[in-house]
Amino acid sequence: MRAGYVALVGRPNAGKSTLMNRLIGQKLSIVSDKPQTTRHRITGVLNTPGGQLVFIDTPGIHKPEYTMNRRMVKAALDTLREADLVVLVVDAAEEPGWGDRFVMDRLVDLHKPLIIVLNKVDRVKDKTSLLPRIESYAKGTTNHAVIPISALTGDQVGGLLKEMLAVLPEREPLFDEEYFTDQSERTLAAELIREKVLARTRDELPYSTAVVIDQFAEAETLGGVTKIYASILVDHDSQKPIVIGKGGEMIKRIGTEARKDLQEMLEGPVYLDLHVKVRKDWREDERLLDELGLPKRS
Ligand SMILES: Nc1nc2c(ncn2[C@@H]2O[C@H](COP(=O)(O)OP(=O)(O)OP(=O)(O)O)[C@@H](O)[C@H]2O)c(=O)[nH]1
Ligand SMILES: [Mg+2]
Repeated sequence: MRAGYVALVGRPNAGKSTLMNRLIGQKLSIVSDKPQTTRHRITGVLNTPGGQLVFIDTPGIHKPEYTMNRRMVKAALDTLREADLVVLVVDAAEEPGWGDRFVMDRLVDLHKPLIIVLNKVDRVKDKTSLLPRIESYAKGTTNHAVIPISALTGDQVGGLLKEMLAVLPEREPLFDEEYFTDQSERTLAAELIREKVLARTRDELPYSTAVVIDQFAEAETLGGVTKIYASILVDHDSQKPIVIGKGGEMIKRIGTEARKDLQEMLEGPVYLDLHVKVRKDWREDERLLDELGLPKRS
């Protein structure tokens, strides 16, 4: 039996969260077409006949502008030290960039095994074009595999799983079989709501919104209703009417979509109450960032 921590790292939007969800067979980490979707580390456990893989999904590595972003990048880089195996997820259509090189250089010093995943191969029509890409990622580093996959379609994800397991140390499982994630239902709920906000907004809004759960009252009886009161925080006065929409249309749509997912997650009816609040400069607010689960700067 093998067991260990597998960190999924890489540039924003590479498909880390899509891959994590695909690997554990459940939606645990939210996904969007906007970069910087994941903001804190998320652990998901997969038990297989060959052993236990503890995946850590991380925020994309980018040049940080706000305190929030500095904490996001720290969350990602902290996992490198913890991991038994690092999986660098890259977009198969892109050349290695600053973030990729940074991770690879760090790993040389840390002496950790590395697998480079070339993701989104479903988008690459001419598969021979992957060869030079594989070579450019393999260049300069030794002792690692480059594996092309599609996290979206699942193509080659089974093969990747086998490779990952083979690298992990031989030992007993790290967690009980029932343990699945370190995320509370409260946090998962906030994230699901944020996912719907991300899907509906554009420009600066996806980056300047956060979701805070004000009250989460679990249903006490079987078939009872879980009541969730949440605030969507925005950075500027001008953003509030955008999230609310004409005649409340936008917030209503966000609420309907989030409630559907929340009911699925909680396996029962949900009452969801959403409010939009202006909280200027929340991305610099250390206490709020603590609350959102982003690691402190050391
Ligand atoms: N075509 C295609 N799209 C993919 C694939 N994997 C992910 N995507 C899309 O890429 C976008 C980003 O995916 P995420 O999983 O949120 O990426 P991420 O690396 O977690 O991004 P951050 O959390 O922002 O760092 C989404 O629109 C996904 O649907 C893939 O294999 N093929
Ligand atoms: Mg993500």
